[in-house]
Amino acid sequence: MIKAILITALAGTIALGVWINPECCLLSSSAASETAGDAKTAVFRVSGMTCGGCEVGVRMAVKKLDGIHKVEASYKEGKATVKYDPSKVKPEEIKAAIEKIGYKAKVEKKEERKK
Ligand SMILES: [Cu+2]
Repeated sequence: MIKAILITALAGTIALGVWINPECCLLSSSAASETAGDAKTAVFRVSGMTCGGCEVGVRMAVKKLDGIHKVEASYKEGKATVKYDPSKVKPEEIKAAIEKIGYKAKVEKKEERKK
């Protein structure tokens, strides 16, 4: 009896995994943490995002970098807005991180934000 339950659970997990498409859409979204201080905001044109999971994927990939304050991604607009610490990370590195997971990225604009 226990075996049957385990198999059902396993099949369910596999079905869920296929449905979600793990390559494109990484699970678990977490709100970006915000830190005050010197920060710049860069907007990236990102092409290839097709759903909310892609947004999460882009956010997670960028947040892995050092010096990232906040990441926003929108597949509808095809862009990502990143608030970062320019002394720790460069827009080119953020662009590279997005491209590494399979999307095309281009720096659209950089704006300085100092308090
Ligand atoms: Cu997606």
